[in-house]
Amino acid sequence: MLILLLAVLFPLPVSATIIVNGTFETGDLTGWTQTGETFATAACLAGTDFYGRPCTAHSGQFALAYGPPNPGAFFQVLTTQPGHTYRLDFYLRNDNYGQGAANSLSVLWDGVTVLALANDPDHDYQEFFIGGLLATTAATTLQFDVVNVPGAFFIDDLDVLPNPEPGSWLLLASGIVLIATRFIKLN
Ligand SMILES: [Ca+2]
Repeated sequence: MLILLLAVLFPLPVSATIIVNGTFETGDLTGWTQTGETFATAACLAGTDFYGRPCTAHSGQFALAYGPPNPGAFFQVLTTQPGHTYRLDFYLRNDNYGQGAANSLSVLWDGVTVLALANDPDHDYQEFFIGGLLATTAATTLQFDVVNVPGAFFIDDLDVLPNPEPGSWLLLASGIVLIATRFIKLN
């Protein structure tokens, strides 16, 4: 009851994503730059075949299908505020096309590896969440280094959000104390 009341009266501060086309709903790789191997890398339409396997999206109609047989990468330079922290959220599916896993996927934030997967087995969309990503400059590169010899990764709903300002949390905390006090008095 108290939690519900708090959620209504003091919703968490809403902040906007700083990523472009993280949903791939443009139907292409708008906003992203590719390097290295570009074979078998595309925004795919859910329900169609991607090299003989079904494309599925986590949401909407499109996802990024990424199965370069040699190392490739895609990246985006984000506009960030130095000293602020951000959180990355995305959904990943892997299909090894009925063969043994021979793949790797690394996520780099400003050149530092913050997630590394190797020989990922078959799985449907799973959420990955990485918090506390510090920006040191006004332009931070978010990069995915990928190789997937027999299969393909499917990536969707990439989101980078700034963590709330300390001030927002102070406001929220003071609101909780206020409401808690009233709740206790009412009971
Ligand atoms: Ca999508």
